[in-house]
Amino acid sequence: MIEPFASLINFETGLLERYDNKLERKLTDLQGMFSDESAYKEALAKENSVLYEVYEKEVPIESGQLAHAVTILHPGQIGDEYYMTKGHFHEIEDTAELYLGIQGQGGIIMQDKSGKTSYIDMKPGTLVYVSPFWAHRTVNTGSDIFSFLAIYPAEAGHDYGTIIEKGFAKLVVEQDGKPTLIDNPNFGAGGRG
Ligand code: S6P
Ligand code: ZN
Repeated sequence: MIEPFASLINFETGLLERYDNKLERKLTDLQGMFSDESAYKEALAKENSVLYEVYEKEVPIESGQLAHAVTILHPGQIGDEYYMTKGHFHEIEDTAELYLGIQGQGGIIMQDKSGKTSYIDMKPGTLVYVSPFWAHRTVNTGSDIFSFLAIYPAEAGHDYGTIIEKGFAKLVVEQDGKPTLIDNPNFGAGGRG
């Protein structure tokens, strides 16, 4: 049993205050995931930049508990592709998740096991229902931080392996100054994207 508690999302800064754990993902953590390999190498030669940070409250990892975390995705691109999260299925595949946009402009790409995708633009207030069995990855399509809250069953877990192996069927890239979805030429064939 845990006692009721509150944390605080600062809507001015997009940050979660009074978090328990912080996770940082850098360019090297997304090796092989961006489509443009030479743009990736060029960016990495300059700096192993932080792409995103995840701030989470700790709850027991057991059935019935709700985990929740705020992700701060930094603005930037590798080639035409926006900075993004690794993306994952849940290890317990039939667990859903709620995403709430807090700060900035972004989007979420979701994909089921057959490769069918769904893309939803996110801004402050956008509430996305990520269905059970659908992988999910967020992208920052703006020029400032993109921050969102995720709420999910604490036991859901992360399956990154399937995405590392197959990638997402669509890439979110900037074309004519706008976020655009294009087919991932490497989908299913050993990753990238
Ligand atoms: C957890 C939830 C988020 C992500 C976070 C980072 O189920 O979907 O908290 O973990 O946005 O993304 P990723 O794909 O690196 O875990
Ligand atoms: Zn998730």
